[in-house]
Amino acid sequence: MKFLLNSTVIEIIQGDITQSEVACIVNAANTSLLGGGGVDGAIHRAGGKQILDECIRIRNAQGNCPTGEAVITTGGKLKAKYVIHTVGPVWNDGKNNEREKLSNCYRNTLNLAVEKGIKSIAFPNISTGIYGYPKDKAAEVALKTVVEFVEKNETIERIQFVCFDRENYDIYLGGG
Ligand code: AR6
Repeated sequence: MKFLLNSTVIEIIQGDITQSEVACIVNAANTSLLGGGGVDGAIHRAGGKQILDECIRIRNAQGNCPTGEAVITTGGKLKAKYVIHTVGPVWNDGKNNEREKLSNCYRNTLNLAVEKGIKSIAFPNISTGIYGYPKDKAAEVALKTVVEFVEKNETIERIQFVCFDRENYDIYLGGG
């Protein structure tokens, strides 16, 4: 599904984000930036060692990446030139500012993308796997934050939401 919001094309697709044909894909990382399972593992596997090398360099320079923040590396062997790594919140019954932290992930990632002149970007469904954020609630935060951003900022031409599982895809098609 595809629609136009101001001058930005928003695409909702089901698939594997490592195959996305965009300038930048987003990784649902952890604070160590050193890789893990889920989409993080898939991105590091597909993109190769260069991504991890840059993550290590960033971590050595500035320490762990706090929840809600974002850092950028090369895309290595991926089709995407860049990967932005952001750290989603672990779901804890919603009592730990999870909503704000998840919203920060999307907003900080988009701000960093604009700073780097990135025109197309693909997001996974951050926090909805290992970190246990309820999928419907996470989709609502993701869509709302991205829509608010696009309403104020027209520099990104294309934003994809890449849903790996059917459940997330259906939720996104329903508008979160
Ligand atoms: N393409 C797109 N989405 C994917 C892919 C893929 N190839 N693989 C999984 N997903 P998760 P989190 C979806 O667990 O919940 C890691 O160990 C998946 O179906 O990857 O933010 C990190 O290092 C789900 O909808 O990330 C952290 O420790 C979504 O990606 C921790 O997991 C996010 O699931 C982060 O947990």
